Amino acid sequence: MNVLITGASAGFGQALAERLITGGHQVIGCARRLDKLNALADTLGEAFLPVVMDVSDTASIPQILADLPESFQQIDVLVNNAGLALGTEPAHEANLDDWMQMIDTNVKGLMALTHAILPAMVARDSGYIINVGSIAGSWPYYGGNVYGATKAFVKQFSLNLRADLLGTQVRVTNLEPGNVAGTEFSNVRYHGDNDKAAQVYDGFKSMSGGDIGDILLWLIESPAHINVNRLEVMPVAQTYNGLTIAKQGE
Ligand code: NDP
Ligand code: 8X3
Repeated sequence: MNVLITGASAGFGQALAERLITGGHQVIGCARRLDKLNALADTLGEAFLPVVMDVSDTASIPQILADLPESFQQIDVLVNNAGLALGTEPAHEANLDDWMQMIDTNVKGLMALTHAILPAMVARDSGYIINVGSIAGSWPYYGGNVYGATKAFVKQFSLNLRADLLGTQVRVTNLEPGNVAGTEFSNVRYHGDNDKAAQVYDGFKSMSGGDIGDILLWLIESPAHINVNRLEVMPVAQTYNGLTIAKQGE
């Protein structure tokens, strides 16, 4: 299978690319950092095609796809994984540019890739779109404001795609992970403050990017007649916290 992964230069995307290549698939690995993609290509070989793509530059996407080599033209699986959280401040202290970048990447980028690739899947009556959402798309938390809202979009967009794809064999899944250590997610969220990022994962056993790579591979290799609509996964140590009350005087 040919699998296009956005955000293949790190984290979940890289972990999935490694597993897919081992499993005999071809990967179109997209991200902004070519040095990271080239380093992966050196290890993974010719079945991994590095492609520079900034998903937030939505106008550039059709031409990048048109320029793919012949053997990578048919995209059997699209993994919309590129995304980021920026900041953990409450809304009244947040940076507007951070909010805009999250929407441009997590929402508009994901939409643009889907818009460019889905028609060919429908025409072939075969294909699979996996969107990487988050628990933040379902469960509000302090400082989650726009990040959580982008992932709520991803969830509802995924479900609405399922509705539109009635009668076709094209599958759609929204994967909704909770806390995952060892990727660049928190380093990006804390704008490069790596000590603060490390504290997020202190003192408990989180999931790893490899765990998520395993789950994504399982989804991709699952039988074509089964559609996993939503899949929420968390470390055992993480759970629901209940609603919060600010008592007078506290
Ligand atoms: P990482 O920061 O490790 O990886 C993010 C990837 O996205 C990188 O490859 C980065 O590549 C790419 N990316 C970011 N912006 C763009 C862009 N504009 N265009 C193209 N690629 C881009 O994060 P994770 O692997 O942890 O996260 C992957 C996805 O999973 C994200 O959507 C995130 O929101 C979601 N998620 C993460 C969780 C976690 O706890 N880690 C939990 C739940 C969901 P480059 O910088 O080279 O462009
Ligand atoms: C990432 C998970 O809990 O940091 O999407 O929002 S969380």
